[in-house]
Amino acid sequence: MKLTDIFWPFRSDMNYIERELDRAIDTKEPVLHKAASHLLKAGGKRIRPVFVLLGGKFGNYDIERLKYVAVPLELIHAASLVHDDVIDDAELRRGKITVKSKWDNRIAMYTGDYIFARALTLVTELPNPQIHKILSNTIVEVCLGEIEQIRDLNNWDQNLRRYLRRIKRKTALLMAISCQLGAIATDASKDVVRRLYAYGYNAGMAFQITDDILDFTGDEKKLGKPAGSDLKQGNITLPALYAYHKSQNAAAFRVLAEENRTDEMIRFIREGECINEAQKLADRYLMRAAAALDGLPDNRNKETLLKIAHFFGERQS
Ligand code: 2DE
Ligand code: MG
Ligand code: MG
Ligand code: MG
Repeated sequence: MKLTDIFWPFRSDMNYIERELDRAIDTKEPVLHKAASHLLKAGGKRIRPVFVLLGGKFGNYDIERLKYVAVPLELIHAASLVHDDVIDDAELRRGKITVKSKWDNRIAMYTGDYIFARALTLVTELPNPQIHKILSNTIVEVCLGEIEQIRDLNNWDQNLRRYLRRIKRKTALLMAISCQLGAIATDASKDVVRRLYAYGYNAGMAFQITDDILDFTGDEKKLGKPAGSDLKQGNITLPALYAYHKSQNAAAFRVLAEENRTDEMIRFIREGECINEAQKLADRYLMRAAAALDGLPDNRNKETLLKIAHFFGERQS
């Protein structure tokens, strides 16, 4: 199943969101306009806006309100990636040259700031301080996660809990609040809001674990960036943690880690049981995502949320 098939019932509202994204970053300043649309035009799955719309389906669905959450969430995600590519010194994103490579770091930093500010312009159109607070608290968490990731670079002593907290901050929270804010913006009940948050959180955790697996197993063509880049950057993700602490040949792996033999570590992880074990944890989160939906009315939208969770576990890029 492809994501576009899953999104099919939303195509007309998603086309609208797409146009609003364009409009949001429109500016007469030529470099800023080109740089800001560069990443947005490179594709991307638009998962966060879809989560917002789906969340809104469990309240009083109103695209005119939901767009003030859906567009900002995609913009914040995009802004964070433009900055992330500066920090990670990345050449490729979504199969395309990054803003920082096409222009330079200065342009990329301002472009990220600009996209971020545009997101704030839109979300503050909604006179709902609860929404503003949830959004800003989440961005604080994302920043904390990134700082912590720097602290944990090349730290093989970290435990699973630390890894999970990092991916929660990096990925799961933004997905959780996408679902949650869609529901809040359309005045859904507290119970619905809570369930949708739990769904988004668990699906997001599975999404990032899969991402970390794909970084080892995927090929450059599909990923749009070189494989094994996490480990090369010193970012120790779940498959690597497993190899070091739990795998049958952990002792051999530790030698590779001590001597910094990255290519061999990547081969070890790809060929051993590490990927399967990581996959098992992703599956556990997917089951929790599905369970969170249990108390919601059975309808097409719930079906769609389940399909998306399923897609998260199966995706190849
Ligand atoms: C992607 O992680 C990281 C995303 C969050 C970056 C957050 C920043 C602070 P990866 P990939 C920079 C917040 C900034 C804002 C809101 C403007 O593991 O593999 O590097 O996709 O992911 O590069
Ligand atoms: Mg990064
Ligand atoms: Mg990165
Ligand atoms: Mg990654």
